[in-house]
Amino acid sequence: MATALRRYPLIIGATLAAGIAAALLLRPHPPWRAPERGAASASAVPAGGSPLSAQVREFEGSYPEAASPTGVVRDVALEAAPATLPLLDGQPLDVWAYNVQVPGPTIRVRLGERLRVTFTNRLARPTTVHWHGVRLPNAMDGVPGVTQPAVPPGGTFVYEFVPKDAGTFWFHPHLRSSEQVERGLYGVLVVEDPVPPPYSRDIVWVLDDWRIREGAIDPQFNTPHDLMHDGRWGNVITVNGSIDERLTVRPGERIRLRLLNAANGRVFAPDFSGLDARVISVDGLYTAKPLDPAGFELAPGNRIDLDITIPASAAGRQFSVVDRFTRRPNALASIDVSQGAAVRTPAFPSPAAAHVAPWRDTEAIAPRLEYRLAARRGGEFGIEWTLNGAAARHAHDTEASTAEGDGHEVSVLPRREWSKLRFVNDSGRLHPIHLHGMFFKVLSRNGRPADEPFFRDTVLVHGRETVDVGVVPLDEGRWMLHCHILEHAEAGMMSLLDVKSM
Ligand SMILES: [Cu+2]
Repeated sequence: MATALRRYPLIIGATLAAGIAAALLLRPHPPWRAPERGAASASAVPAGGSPLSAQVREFEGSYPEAASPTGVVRDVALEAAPATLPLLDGQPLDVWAYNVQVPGPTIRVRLGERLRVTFTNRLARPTTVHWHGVRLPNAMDGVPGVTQPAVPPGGTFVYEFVPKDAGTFWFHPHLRSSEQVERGLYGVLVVEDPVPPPYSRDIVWVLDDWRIREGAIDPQFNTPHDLMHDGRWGNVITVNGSIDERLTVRPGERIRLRLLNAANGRVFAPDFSGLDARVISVDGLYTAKPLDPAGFELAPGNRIDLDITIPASAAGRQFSVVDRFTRRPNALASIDVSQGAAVRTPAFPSPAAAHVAPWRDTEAIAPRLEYRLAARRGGEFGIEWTLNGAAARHAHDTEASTAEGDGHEVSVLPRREWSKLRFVNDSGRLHPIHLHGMFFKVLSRNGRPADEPFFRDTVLVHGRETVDVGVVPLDEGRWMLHCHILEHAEAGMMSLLDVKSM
């Protein structure tokens, strides 16, 4: 396996080039710049929106309080354990895996069905399972020390809930995730519509990158370099665990392609040029209209679903999908069209017709909460990532301490009211900010109104950027707000939101 690195010269070259480019661009702004004194604190900012505000009225019909239960229960056994699997180029790789697969199993339920996952931890470390993007009872959210104790080695935990939204979601550990996710613990949860649109087929592509050294996952996690930059960027990029993922389709097929970015830090900008591809869903929920995927930044945690029609005339053609986030493109996967007669293309209107609250002209409304994103020296890793000057204590992966909830700042969001949240990035690094338990909409970037006809659960905040989002949380509970660059989260960039009826 010592030759593993030599198999990926192009990818490594691209990664190094991107890293150098990023370093050059960002050198004037060291990330450990001292936190701003006198930064607006949550309580000092006047609340925006009243219970009957225009924003709440506009929200009605966007996403529901709950799904109507169908009475069906789906039982799934999920086990996390070390495994050796043919991955990347097909050579054996030591990983941690759900049900001996990387990616883990794709769990499919219909909207309204109850999912009951009996989880067993066969790792030597404590862990939990977080259901990213899923609106569920707070106790099922999988955050150690906040919603549950960690599951110890040999332990079990039953996650049981009725997902409230149809769409593409995923699950992964929420404890020492910078190592546990990186080693291969992630899987996709697909919640199908009550009547799924009649696509020819429904495909999942999980994008990830790996830092491979001498044929193994580099065991150095949370390195100072990764912490000072945009987390751990690997030297091998995979789709569904393979460096050479190929989807073979027939001419005329209309496919639904669900993309997830499961990487610790890498952002992808998938380029489908040459194909008739439209984004129909972001982070689970349908968009208000089909969108051009060009330039969409798929940050860690983000999902997009694409509606792709393979031309009837494309028999024998090959379409490569390329990541263009960094200066040097990375090959992701290819869509190979078989020879032979075309199938009849399923004809149905795009499902991307959701009601998405417009929330225009909200620039003058003060944010209810403002978060300043910064770094400083100190802490366990030598660098701490902070929200309003506070670094959450990271979860230890020893059995003795699983108190991730300790040391978190807690802010309050009134349930069923509209709130503006502002993220001010005082650093030069990327921060994909993820909120548990709710969807939000980007209102503006650097004060300029954004035109995003969709909700998200994760938004990429670029260096020195200010992003305003609007949200009407429906689900009570204590929900995490954190950076989804897992090294940044591990080094403190985590906080909590209490959603309460006021
Ligand atoms: Cu971050």
